[in-house]
Amino acid sequence: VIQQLPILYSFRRCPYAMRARLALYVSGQVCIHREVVLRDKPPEMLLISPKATVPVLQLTGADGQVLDQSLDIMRWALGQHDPQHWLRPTTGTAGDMESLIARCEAEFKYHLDRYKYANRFAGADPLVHRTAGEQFLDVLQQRLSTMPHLFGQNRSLADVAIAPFVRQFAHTDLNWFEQAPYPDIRRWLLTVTGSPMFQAIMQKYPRWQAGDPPTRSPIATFGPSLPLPPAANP
Ligand SMILES: N[C@@H](CCC(=O)N[C@@H](CS)C(=O)NCC(=O)O)C(=O)O
Repeated sequence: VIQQLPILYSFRRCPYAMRARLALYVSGQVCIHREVVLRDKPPEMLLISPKATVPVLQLTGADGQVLDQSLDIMRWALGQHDPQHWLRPTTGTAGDMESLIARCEAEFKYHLDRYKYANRFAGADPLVHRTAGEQFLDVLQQRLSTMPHLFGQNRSLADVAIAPFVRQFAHTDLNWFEQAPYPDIRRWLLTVTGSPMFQAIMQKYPRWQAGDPPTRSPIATFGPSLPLPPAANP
């Protein structure tokens, strides 16, 4: 019954919401999707999450627990079902993934905002911040020159948590990005953004308002689970 599904408040182009939707999708977790307009958020969302950022996931159950950090939503979904073993990288550890994701959140996101939206930050020079952001890209390029995904042979939590931000960085000036010294990042980014899964989670929804009939999030149409990878390297 649709009322028994978790409710996701989301905004299509938000990179945090994208990664949450990707994890929900791959885990096979269908939600009731409520598309939010950031300038005019629905009171129903603000009531359960006064910090007022998307994504927000309200779980079912008596307590209706609320997850309002995208990484918590990813970990919750994959904790339920992780058919592609995103939580179990084939190279490195879960802790290594967390560190790289944390660096994306802190350092890379800081420079991304000041590169992409320099006019919103007094005195920010976009090119200075593009160059600073490239320190993180260098790390990604280095890793991806030796393996197909950031943590080995298979896609992992880190790939999906980071790719939406690299996509934003790339799209800020696509001509620059296409000729920048990141051939393996371009290849890797396409494996995420060119995938059927990404197309599915980027489907458009009209803005949600109270009283609208419930809309379901997309249902994953994958084949069988990946074979279990070997245990992570010591
Ligand atoms: N730490 C949060 C950050 C989420 C976030 O900042 N989302 C942005 C949109 S990309 C937002 O909702 N900003 C509030 C606003 O623009 O009003 C998470 O990981 O979920």
